[in-house]
Amino acid sequence: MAVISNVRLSASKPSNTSNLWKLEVLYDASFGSGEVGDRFRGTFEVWEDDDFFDDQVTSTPQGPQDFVATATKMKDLKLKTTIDGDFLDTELGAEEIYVIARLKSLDSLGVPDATATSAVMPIAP
Ligand SMILES: [Ca+2]
Ligand SMILES: [Ca+2]
Repeated sequence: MAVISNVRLSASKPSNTSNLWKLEVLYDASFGSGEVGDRFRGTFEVWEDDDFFDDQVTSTPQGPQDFVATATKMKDLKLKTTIDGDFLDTELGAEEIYVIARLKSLDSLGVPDATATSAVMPIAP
């Protein structure tokens, strides 16, 4: 079964004239030898960290990226999306954003998705 590790989030606001934020996610994945040659879809969810209940910022899977597993270990797989800062701005003051990366097998039905969580990143949208 596929396993995700080392999820890294970076966020930037490329323009001063709009409040659009660019989120990039890098992750590593490992696959069973029987999964090499299978197709997978990487996506991620954006969350905001809170003391009690974290807020899920995105309702649809972000940055879908389909690929074929070419080795049992693949490094620095990349996902990206653009998101309006108004959605990221969930509370007074700065936000604490993290992502959950998800890997779905497109060839094996019924296999649970692999997921892994990034560190929390403070941003001020
Ligand atoms: Ca928070
Ligand atoms: Ca805020």
